Amino acid sequence: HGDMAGLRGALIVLEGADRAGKSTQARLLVEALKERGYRAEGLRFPERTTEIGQLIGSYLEKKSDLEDHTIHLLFSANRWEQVPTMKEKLRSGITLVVDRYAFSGVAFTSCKENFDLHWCKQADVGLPKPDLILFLKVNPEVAAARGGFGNERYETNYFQEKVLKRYFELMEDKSLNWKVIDASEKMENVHKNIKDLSEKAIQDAKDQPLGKLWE
Ligand code: FDM
Ligand code: MG
Repeated sequence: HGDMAGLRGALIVLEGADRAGKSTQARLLVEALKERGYRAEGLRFPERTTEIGQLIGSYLEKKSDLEDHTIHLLFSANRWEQVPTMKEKLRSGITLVVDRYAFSGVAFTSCKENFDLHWCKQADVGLPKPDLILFLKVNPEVAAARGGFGNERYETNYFQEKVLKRYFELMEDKSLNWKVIDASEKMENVHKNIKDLSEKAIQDAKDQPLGKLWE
């Protein structure tokens, strides 16, 4: 599949609330794609291992405080620092499965006081545009049954409910290929759904140029 000369990989993003199963589904998707002969790799944002990522990690673990604009821009910088590698991989035919992207960035920061959606999007304008954005939608009872919140910043019902509303605003942008997945179903069903949509996205993207987000 993807290793044919001149054919690029697809950029596939998973978004959704806490405990929607994003990380699990991202891992299952990469495995399934590889099994089917595609080249695929996973990545996640924030990527906590870089220098910028360590600042973000410490902020999320509440070991440090950062001014709200500053942390927003660090999250964005943490994406930009991966862009050269991402483009290189996509160009060489590798499909990237990304656990959270700019949509998390905008959805979370814009819930803070005195931040609007427009400002929040600017730092991420021009990032590689996802060919497919899978929004994992889980009903609150199912999410609650999967366990409680952790102790990181933002992990409260109050904040997460506001974040969800922002995601739905972002999904109204029809220039992006959003697909809402019912993530309350059992893992295997969710996986099959995601795999089918992803294979289609890979086929559709392979001879299309990579776009730029929000441009
Ligand atoms: N988050 C994530 C942001 O606030 N902005 C961003 O740009 C990104 C990518 O960080 F609460 C938030 C979302 C979540 C936390 O948690 C990261 P996970 O569990 O590592 O995804
Ligand atoms: Mg988390």
